[in-house]
Amino acid sequence: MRVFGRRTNDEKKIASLYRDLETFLKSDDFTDELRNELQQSNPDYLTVLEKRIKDIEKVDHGIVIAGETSAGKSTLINKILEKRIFKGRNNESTSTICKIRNSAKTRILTESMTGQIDETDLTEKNDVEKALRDSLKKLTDMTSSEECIHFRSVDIGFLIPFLKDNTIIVDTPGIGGSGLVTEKLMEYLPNALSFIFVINVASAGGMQKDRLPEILKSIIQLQMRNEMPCFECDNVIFITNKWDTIVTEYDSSEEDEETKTWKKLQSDIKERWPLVKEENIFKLNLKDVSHEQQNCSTKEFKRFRQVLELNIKKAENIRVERHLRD
Ligand SMILES: Nc1nc2c(ncn2[C@@H]2O[C@H](COP(=O)(O)OP(=O)(O)OP(=O)(O)O)[C@@H](O)[C@H]2O)c(=O)[nH]1
Ligand SMILES: [Mg+2]
Repeated sequence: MRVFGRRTNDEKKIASLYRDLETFLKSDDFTDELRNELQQSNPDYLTVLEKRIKDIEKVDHGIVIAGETSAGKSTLINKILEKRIFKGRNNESTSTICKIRNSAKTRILTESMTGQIDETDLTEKNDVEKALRDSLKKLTDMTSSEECIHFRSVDIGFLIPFLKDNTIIVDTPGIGGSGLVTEKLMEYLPNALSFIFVINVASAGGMQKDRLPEILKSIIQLQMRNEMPCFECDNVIFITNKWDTIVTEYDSSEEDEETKTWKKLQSDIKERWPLVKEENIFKLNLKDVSHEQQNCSTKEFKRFRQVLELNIKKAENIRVERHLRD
């Protein structure tokens, strides 16, 4: 996959150190005797080194938003950016991976399945938000265009001061959508530094379907194979959304539906992602988040925003720190 960010100087230095080490380990200067000794203390040292190289060469520091179709992922990104760049739809809508990054220029780059790159420059447009929304509708919304499914990724750049250099927010197609879009998400997984799962509580309590646990399992497997060495499991965030759709019938003798669902959801999440921090499970209605109006959802969203900014700060240097530490 082509990437449009840049690696930092420190990342480049580490990558070149690894390359030098690899050349030495493969050279005749590294005798069989030394080779055997190293193999004993560090089994498969060349494979481990190759995985390290592959990891430091990843340019994206991706904060990946994932979840079932229609859970509210694109809505969440609109709220984070305080811009309505994605149109909300009830049907499976996002068709491709959308990377959103800070850039002085307002532009959209698309990469087709065959690797062709195209750029749309929107910098001169008067209403940038509308220009982005209209272009993205054509490019990523599968309810409006047949073509969009053929993109491998869409890279969106505009002024987002809180996003640092290579840290990007990644909108993903819904899990449980058509086969091809799930494949795109799985292919991107190893690039993720942190995850935000959006769960639709109306969809049979949110965690009943097998898809989300499937992704969580894939992350664990990638980690075990050492393909995501910089991923921090306890930074994973869960946003439970659409509480407004849960109907509560008041009956003093029983717990109401909302409380029951909340308890069940918390325990389901903990069961599938045991490292989750309780304070990283958020409960809100994304559609009610507003800057003009104070309500529970807005309050909860502000709390989420603080955790997110902390994660972004951590993501900035995490690859360099991890590679130098271990
Ligand atoms: N009732 C209710 N609807 C919401 C809420 N948040 C978002 N929605 C609606 O849910 C629908 C789907 O939202 P999206 O943000 O497009 O969902 P998505 O996860 O990006 O969906 P895909 O891209 O298809 O995977 C839209 O019509 C939103 O307006 C909420 O808190 N309550
Ligand atoms: Mg979407």
